[in-house]
Amino acid sequence: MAPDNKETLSNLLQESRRFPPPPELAADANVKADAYDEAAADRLGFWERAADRLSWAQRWETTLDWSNPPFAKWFVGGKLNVAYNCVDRHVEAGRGDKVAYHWEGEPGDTREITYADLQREVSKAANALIELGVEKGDRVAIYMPMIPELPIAMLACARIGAVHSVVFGGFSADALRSRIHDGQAKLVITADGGYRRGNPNALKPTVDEAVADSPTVEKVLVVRRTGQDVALTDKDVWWHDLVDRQSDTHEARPHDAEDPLYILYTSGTTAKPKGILHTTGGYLTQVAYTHHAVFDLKPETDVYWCSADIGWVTGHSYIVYGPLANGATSVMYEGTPDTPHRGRWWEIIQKYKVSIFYTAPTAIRTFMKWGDDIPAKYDLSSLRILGSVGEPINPEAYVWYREHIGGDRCPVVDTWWQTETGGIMISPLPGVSEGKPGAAMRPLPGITADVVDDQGHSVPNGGGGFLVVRDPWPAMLRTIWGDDQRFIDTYWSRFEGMYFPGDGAKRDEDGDLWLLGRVDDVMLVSGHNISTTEVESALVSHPKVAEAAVVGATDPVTGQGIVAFTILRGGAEESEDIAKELRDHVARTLGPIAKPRQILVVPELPKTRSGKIMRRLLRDVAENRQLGDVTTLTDSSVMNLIAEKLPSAKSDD
Ligand code: 6R9
Repeated sequence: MAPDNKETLSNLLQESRRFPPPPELAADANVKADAYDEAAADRLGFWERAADRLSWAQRWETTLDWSNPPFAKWFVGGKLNVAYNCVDRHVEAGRGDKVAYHWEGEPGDTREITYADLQREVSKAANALIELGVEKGDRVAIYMPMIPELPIAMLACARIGAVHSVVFGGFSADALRSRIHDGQAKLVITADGGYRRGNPNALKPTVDEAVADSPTVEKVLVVRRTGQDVALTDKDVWWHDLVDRQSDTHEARPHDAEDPLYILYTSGTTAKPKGILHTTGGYLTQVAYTHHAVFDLKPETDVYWCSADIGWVTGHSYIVYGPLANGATSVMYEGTPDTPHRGRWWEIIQKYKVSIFYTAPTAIRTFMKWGDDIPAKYDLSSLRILGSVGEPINPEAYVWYREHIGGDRCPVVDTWWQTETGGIMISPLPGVSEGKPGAAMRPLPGITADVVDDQGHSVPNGGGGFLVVRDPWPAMLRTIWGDDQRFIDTYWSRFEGMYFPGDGAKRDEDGDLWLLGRVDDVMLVSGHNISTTEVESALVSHPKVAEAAVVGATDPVTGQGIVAFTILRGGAEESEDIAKELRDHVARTLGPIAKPRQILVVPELPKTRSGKIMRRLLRDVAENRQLGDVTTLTDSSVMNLIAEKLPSAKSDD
């Protein structure tokens, strides 16, 4: 948002569809409406009770130390072991035979890992790390495909107090190298490769390139997954040589609640990536509690699947730490949704009788584009709750998800959070909240989020502005690794005493929250701040549109003009007058102020590897600039396809 502009975000989109929680779910929900009052009356007491869901070797003395803001300490003096909480305690409680992961490889190979298996494998891996000289506090970079050794490696680090830094397996050697350097990793854990889109996808050569000039790296531990040729260097050790011969018992010593657990670099679209630091007790408390509350997990009967990659925070918190702390049975899938066919995910849900499914709007919109007939071929009746994360979910995508995947019976929980927040912050509770398509609804119990104007004052119901968090929360980032000043500047300087995540939001007439995307993306059209999200949602509500990305491009008359890039739904034809049809549709839905200046029909949109639309690149195209950094794009050829379209797209006003 332009700094001199005092206006708040315009509130354009009206959405009146409502979905009350199913009565049986509401009656039996893990968390009911009273949790909000309980937390409001005694916030710290509420988080203490959430922490009591874990096993502590030593109880904390102080719940929150906020004497040196913005550096929070939670559960000060408490000691616990994260791996013990995620694995051993379930085995000790007699649940060793329960499946922790139904793992499905892309080629169709499968592994079933029980909690007892996990305990043995994590212990062996922990012993192996110790043999390699890894000590408490050392950093371990992990660059792996979605195979069971990935969570095993993370838990082995957590067990001995080493700090893992998982780097998404699709990143380049440069990206891996800079993360290794920033964290000064001593060990890298990787694999020969993984399967993607039907083929083995080598990882080891990328690691070799990154490690070649990484003097801190002493050893590279390599899992054999694909059997691809690997040129071994003198730092390399095969996982099967080292880990397999270790003892399968290892005593998990307790660590301090504030000992570092992991570093994860944000998917940030600009500048140097930020190493977000998470610690032990508060993090595990919040991810376990939110997984229990938001997904209503019943560990005895539910089968839970989060389709994210563990290389993103969603995978850390909701494939590994949250579900395991709660003793869940999860599905973990290695590959892409369209291999070997576009029904693969639904086939997996049918096969394992998945009851809770958590995915991203980008995936939902892709399935809309592929057509309703694909999920219709599978039995999805086991599902009872659907989740969304990563971007604002457009109301139309929400309704499609609810109807075509959820059989019109499953509540959809739209969960807002960030790498920095560690766990879910704003979300409906499936047994409490009335679902509103597109709204993340309320801060969870124990979280104090607000929407403020430029001056930091709360906006009234019906207003829009900046999302902030008022009080520290247990899973909050503790700092940016090695850069406390950047931590302060980035998150705590915009508004006095408040955390600013960088997102815009509005509060509707009922007081419920709607996330409106990054404030950097907000457009200023004829003096009005308009969110890209609302215009995109209006476009997606047209029956011919599957996906849309909207940017503001400099305009001599209006300041910025709205330029929209759209992907059509399966079956919809690109016609001469589609641009006019869509522009009129937006004007009717949101008002004439939001009418796009230009509309382009494109085959694909530029996305980060975690599926977020990169509007910055589209702005470059719309303003005929040289493209900025494209290294975090999934597929850089997409930008050429889009640029070719531009000259033909004229405004018809
Ligand atoms: C978990 C994750 C964080 C940014 C965040 C916001 C966007 C995530 C959202 C959402 C609207 C939601 N975001 N969830 N926007 N509604 N339910 O995605 O972490 O990769 O760090 O991204 O993603 O803009 O600030 P991360």
